Amino acid sequence: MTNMYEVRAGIALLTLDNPPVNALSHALRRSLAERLARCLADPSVRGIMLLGTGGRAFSAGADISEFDSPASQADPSLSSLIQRIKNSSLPVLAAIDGHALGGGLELALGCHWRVASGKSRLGLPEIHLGLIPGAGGTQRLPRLIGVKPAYEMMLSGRPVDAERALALGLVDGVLEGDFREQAIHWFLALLDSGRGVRPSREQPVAEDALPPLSDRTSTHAAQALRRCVEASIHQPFDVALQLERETFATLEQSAQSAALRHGFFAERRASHLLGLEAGTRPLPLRQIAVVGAGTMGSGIAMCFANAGFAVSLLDVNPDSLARGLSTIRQTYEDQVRKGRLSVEAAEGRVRQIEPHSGFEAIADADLVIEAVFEELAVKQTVFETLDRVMKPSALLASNTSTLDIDSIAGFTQRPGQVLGLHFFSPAPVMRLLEIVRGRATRDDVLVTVLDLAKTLGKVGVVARSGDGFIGNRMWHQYLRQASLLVEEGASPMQVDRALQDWGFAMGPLRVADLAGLDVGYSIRQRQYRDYPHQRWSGWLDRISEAGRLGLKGGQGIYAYPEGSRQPAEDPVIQALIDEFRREHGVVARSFSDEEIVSRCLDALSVEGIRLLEEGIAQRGSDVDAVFLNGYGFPRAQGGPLFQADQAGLPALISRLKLRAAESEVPFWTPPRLLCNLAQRGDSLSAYEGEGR
Ligand code: T1G
Repeated sequence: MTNMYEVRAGIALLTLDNPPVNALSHALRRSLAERLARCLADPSVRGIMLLGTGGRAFSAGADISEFDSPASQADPSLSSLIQRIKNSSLPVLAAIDGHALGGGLELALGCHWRVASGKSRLGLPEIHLGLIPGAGGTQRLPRLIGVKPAYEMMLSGRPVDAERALALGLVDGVLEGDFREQAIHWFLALLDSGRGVRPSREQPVAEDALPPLSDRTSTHAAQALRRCVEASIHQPFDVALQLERETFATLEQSAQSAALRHGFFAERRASHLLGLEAGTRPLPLRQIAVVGAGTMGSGIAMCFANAGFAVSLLDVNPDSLARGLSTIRQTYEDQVRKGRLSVEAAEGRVRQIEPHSGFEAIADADLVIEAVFEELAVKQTVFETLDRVMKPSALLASNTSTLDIDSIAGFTQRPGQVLGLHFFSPAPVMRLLEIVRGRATRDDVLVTVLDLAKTLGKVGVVARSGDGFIGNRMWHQYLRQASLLVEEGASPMQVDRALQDWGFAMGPLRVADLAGLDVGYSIRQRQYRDYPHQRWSGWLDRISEAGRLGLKGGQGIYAYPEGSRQPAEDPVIQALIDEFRREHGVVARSFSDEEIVSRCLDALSVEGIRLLEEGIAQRGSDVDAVFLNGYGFPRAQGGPLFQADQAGLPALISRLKLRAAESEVPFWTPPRLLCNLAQRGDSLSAYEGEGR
């Protein structure tokens, strides 16, 4: 943190210098307050300019990592700092070059003037953290740009770019070129024209009826935001400001905000490799190739095109290649039709994907991702060919979701450059990317693809190779418990609804229908052999053996009348389940939704803990990042291990012991790691393994 204080032509330059994004930590707030006071006492100063360092952000807002500590309100609080700026006898300019988000934008709103560079993005994203703007944003923004645009910005949490900010009146100018110099000149011209301090508007804003909240958006924070924005219309400024402050404090203490903040950091912490040697640098990745133009291969190629890469898409089968390209074109055309993409952007992305049918054409790629048929023999042929054809420095990745990366690496002479890049379908949409390290995978290769994940807008999570890596391994235990609950008396719809009402995007049995019952069936046959002590319920197999494929076949666990995608309970399946129970002497019993949810969540937690014990997952928050971004786990619950922490580890141990007494000892036996953490009063979601 520098306490830089520089005066240029009467303009005091106060930098926000807290890398990487100038979060408004207590130290930075204190430094700004001290330098502000110095400016006001310096007769040579006629104007004060705040600007961020590092060229990435003006400020990304309050320091979220301070929230659970006294530092977040330690004097000067952000609100009091903003008050001092607003009351300054000298004009203050916020020179925004990069992100101005949350408290960073509120700081700028407290300034008398604002200018931005063309690359800047300004927003109040607090809603994504289960919060509302807590430093005057709900009162100042409506007064500056109007109630409706302000309310929409805060409710969506979406930032606006510099041009939109100018049009809204959020900034007074957009400057190009050497931003810092341009800002100084802009400010000097303003002062020379006789303008100076600009009183912020504190009169109630024009009456505007706010749009109603939809069910989907009506979270605690959204309702609180609405109350505060309505107060900006009907209440005096100071009364409404006090309401905002009290409302923010309540939300900050809420479990929902704690979970959302945990998810925020979990996704970013995952990008750091434990045990990494200092100084390990990422490798250059310029040319990308994808082998296999099926659903996954085409989707992966689109991920790269969307991120601005040129990408070769190779398929030795001309029909598959043609189908893949047609799918890609169709997908972009759909986005244009929905207004999500311009025609030019769509055409540009299609051009970035270069079709090929021979391996020689991709020999110079820096990274190649294989997405061919999920059979080890097929992978062997492909990786032996890649190893022979690709330049020596090329990285070879497999998109496999079930096969062992060490076996695949063994097909090559470069095991240190072989890894898994497990994309989730549909690849351009799902944020999760499991990065599977083989025993030989080099650290610099992992650092390279962790950076790549961020460039692709994905959440990269490192897993060691093992059956199902992190997500699918946990998912199988979750689905297994769902299958047993149905055998014991619950209906498929009750299991799904209980979990959806709890917050999952979709229940596990509906997901099984969506993924294709044949896919699950073949995985289970292998699991019966590999894990004979883990009992699945056989009614699921019977549905597949009856030839039902799930949604793609029009019927599965559920019926899908007239091609609808909405599942309907099917009496045929209920009869099949009843028959299965009769054959196995099962007397169906009723289940409460709470019991269903508790058992399925405990299955996720106990398997997640085992992944930590085995070193398959690096840290507890990585497990949460996987389930938040690849399996529809509700963000407001923070992830399987975070929610287990909130419910209490001793209570989890007691439940597991009860379950082990009633059914399968090995699966439900409380893992040693869980007992140790509970004994120490530590948490699962903060646990970190040894790394290497
Ligand atoms: N506080 C603390 N750390 C932060 C941070 C923040 N606000 N924002 C980012 N980081 C860390 C992040 O954890 C990562 O750490 C590094 O910076 C780079 O982040 C009163 C109360 C700005 C768009 O919600 O949206 O203000 O991994 O990987 O992809 O009303 O960061 O390097 O150790 O995301 O270039 C409101 C949150 C706060 C903005 C940059 N502000 N940040 O994206 O980098 S609440 C936000 C972001 C508030 C006031 C309220 C993004 C970004 P590490 P990154 P990026």
